Amino acid sequence: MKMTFRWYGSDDPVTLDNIRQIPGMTGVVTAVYSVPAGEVWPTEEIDRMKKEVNDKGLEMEVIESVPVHEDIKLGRGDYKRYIENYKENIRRLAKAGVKCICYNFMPVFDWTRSRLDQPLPDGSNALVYYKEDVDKMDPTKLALPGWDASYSTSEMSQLIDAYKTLGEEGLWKNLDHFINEILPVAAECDVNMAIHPDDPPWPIFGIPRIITTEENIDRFLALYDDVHHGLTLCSGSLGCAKFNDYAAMVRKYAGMGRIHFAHVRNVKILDDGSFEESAHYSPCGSLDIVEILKAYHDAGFNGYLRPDHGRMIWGETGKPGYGLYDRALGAMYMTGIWETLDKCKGE
Ligand code: DNO
Repeated sequence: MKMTFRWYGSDDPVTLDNIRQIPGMTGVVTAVYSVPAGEVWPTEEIDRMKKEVNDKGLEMEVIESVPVHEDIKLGRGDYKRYIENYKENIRRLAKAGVKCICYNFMPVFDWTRSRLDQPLPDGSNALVYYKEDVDKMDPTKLALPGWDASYSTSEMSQLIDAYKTLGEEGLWKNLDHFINEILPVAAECDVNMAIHPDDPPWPIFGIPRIITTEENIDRFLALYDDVHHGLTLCSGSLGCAKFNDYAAMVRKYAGMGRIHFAHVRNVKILDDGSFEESAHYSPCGSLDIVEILKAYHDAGFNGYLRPDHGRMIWGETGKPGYGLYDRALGAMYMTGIWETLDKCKGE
């Protein structure tokens, strides 16, 4: 296992110096943020970023994410050109030493929450998903970090309608096409493609979501028979639904060698199926982080792992979910668990 940390580039208030001082950290997970979805990333920018990271003694082997343009997901408009651009990005990143690319196939919205700074009893704050509040939200007027903010209200409502018409099977068909186009390139470049599950793993605002359950992940993996076709398994995304036995999923897919990137965070599931993001430490949430890491360890997992969203603690302000302190605590907690598992196994 290689412990990594998400870094949003030179503008991130969390610096590479901060990250390198977290014990056990091997590298950062980052992306070129200045290029719109669908376009090719300039080689100079990839190389500049790699040098900046490497100069601090860290690796840049994981990209999160190379975004998939909505036209690809909808199979319309300029999708053929965007797929060619996607392949070119894989080639360019491979040349820069990137080994794993995370992406998602969530229509329009990436991860969705009802509030980004819900105060918790201990004085920290965290991202939460309260079902009642989400049901009242108008998706055409929403903006969350990580979402493409370039749509006007009317463009957004047209986009949502297009997905409603496409439906789940239409989305599967377009995913199948995308995978069969890009995977031969990824395999040739020896880059692992790692899809991120839908967060949360159920349809929102009447739009289909498909990377949600074990059954659907099996269907996804069957789209292309090559080890480079794999997963970013995310405990907070799949694990916030009681219908997913998350540790069992880790055991199964890590055992198959198909998890290339592990996102680990904890969530507290509430009675009505809503959830609050919590500290990583198992007793703080509903997931057993030791059991999850043991599942990875037992499978001989040698991919990348990163602490996922943290709370905002100690008065820190910054990008919701991506402050320094709570994620660093999470990283240290998991590095400690991993060391213990190694030693118990006599490694
Ligand atoms: C949330 C992240 C996601 C993830 C994308 C991957 O914090 O895990 O935004 O980066 O879904 O494409």
